[in-house]
Amino acid sequence: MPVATLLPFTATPSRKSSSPTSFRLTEKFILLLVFSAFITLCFGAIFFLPDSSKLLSGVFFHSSAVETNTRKGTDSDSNIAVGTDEKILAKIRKDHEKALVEAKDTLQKRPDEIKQDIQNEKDKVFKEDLSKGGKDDDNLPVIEYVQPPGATGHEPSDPETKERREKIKEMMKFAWDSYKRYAWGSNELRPVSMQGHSSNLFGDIKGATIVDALDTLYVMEMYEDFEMATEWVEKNLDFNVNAEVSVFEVNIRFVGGLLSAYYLSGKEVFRKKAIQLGEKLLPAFKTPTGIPWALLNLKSGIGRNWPWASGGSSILAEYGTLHLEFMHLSKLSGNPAFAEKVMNIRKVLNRLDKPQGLYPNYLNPNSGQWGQHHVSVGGLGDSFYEYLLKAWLMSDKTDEEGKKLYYDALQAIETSLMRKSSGGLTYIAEWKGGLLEHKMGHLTCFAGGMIALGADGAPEDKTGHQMEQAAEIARTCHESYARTTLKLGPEGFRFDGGVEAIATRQNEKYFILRPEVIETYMYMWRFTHDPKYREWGWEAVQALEKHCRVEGGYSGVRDVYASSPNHDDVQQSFYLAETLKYLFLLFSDDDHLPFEHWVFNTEAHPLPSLILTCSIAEIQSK
Ligand code: DMJ
Repeated sequence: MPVATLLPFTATPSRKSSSPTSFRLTEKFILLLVFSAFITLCFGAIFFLPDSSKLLSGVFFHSSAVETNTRKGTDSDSNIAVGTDEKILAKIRKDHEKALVEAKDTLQKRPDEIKQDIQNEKDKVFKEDLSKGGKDDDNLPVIEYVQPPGATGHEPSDPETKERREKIKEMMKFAWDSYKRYAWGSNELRPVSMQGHSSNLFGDIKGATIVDALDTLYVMEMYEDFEMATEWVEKNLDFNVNAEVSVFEVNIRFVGGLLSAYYLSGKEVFRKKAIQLGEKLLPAFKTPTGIPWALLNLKSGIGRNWPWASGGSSILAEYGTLHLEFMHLSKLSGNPAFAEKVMNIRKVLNRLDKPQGLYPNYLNPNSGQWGQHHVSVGGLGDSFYEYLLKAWLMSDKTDEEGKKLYYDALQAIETSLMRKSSGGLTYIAEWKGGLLEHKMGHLTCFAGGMIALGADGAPEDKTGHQMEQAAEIARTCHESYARTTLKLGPEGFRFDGGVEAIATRQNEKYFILRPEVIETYMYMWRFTHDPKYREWGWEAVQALEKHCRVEGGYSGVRDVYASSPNHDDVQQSFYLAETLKYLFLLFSDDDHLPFEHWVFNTEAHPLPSLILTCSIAEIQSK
């Protein structure tokens, strides 16, 4: 049938107004009247139908009960069906009213309240997800422990390497036995006066050396000592102290040490203690921006910053070196708060302008603004950069933001801070308000290892270039040792006033058993297998034995340019955690704590790669 015949009232384009089929004005008027009467009838039907909300309910609150019931309706049970229908309709009406009340409530809430509700819901899901395996007596999720690959090692086949590795173990044994004998339970050992030593960095928390050394004992297979240390942790490690601690130091040494001990041994006590301590640290984040305080009273939860820090600022290397440990704490506790706190730090940093792409060392936690424009890859800045890279590596390379932040920061460091001396030594200078200070710290020497570790993922074919930079920094740092009398590196060395890689100020000439140079040798050895790195490491061992080993342990020295050592009488806990562990790994095969599976925190505590239950993006969105 032609379409035109179905549309008698419609004028087709082919029709002219004068044609015989066209309507007169009166006909048109009548047709219009009929048509409007029809429309009115239709509207009337809609308005006068009984309880239209029931129809809507059927669409928006689709219920299988309704379907079941309507299918059941027969004449014989019509009475029952009517009763059931009423119940269902009542339920639908109730649900509908509830949904309307909820929607009204939500509309009355402030945006931050709505955000908080969403966050609570997400936290609930996160926790439910983690506790699928159930909860233990401490209300922690039950986690099936599986030892990550490479937790234990084996003897190297090359006799000289094997012998050197054994020597490092003997050094560890001496350092540990001395601590046991003279300072058991104290934070550190005074090896000359042969007694305990406590730094105020740890408040009244005790046993820094025990916790810092746990994983080294395990890695060196000193299992009896590991058991003894475990027992001490079980019985004596107590965080219920009314004292102020450094959030950063307690995190990297205690939380990091406990986490590593857990991942290496699977002993639950370490997981529990790490989480307990992590919870104690959370009040440090109660600042207007969420940038944590440097110091925290563990009992009162009151925090503050170092009095010397520019305008009450928090320190980049301190608040920026919590990420790895806190991500693990969320994973092991089922509490997303830890991860959220450190992700928020990134958010705050992302909002700020960076002078020449650099991150100043000082940030005010109240205003969220930079303090003094002082930039350093050494003290006050160092491990912030390290943790950007390691956050990406530890996340199984899913934390793309961490990756980008790291490589962008490294580019800015290369452009604005990295320089070559006239004698050809590459160094990383410091930056103060736009002016370069041609000084490098012993602490900055870790950067050789960091750059080597990140070189593989470097964008724009820069892998080779970054490996060269790493090798050059390793060489410079080796020079800083080689140019001293004691063959140990000074705390700071300069490239001005006619010197290169030499300390010129008396207060920069000391050596406190720091690990950074040896750390870089270890990374460079693993990536290049150039024997010089093992040789350089061995030179350091000889110098340590000759000048730092005393009757009661190992001590730092006050002047590395003096003809004989003047001891400072402190055996730092990081000597056992880092210096001796990195030396041991330098003389071990690469499959012991392999980089594919382990990431070292800034205190050399190995943490396994972390497969997160929820994505980094999810945590960030909170
Ligand atoms: C260690 O506690 C850590 O490596 C930290 O990041 C900086 N320095 C000391 C050791 O020198």
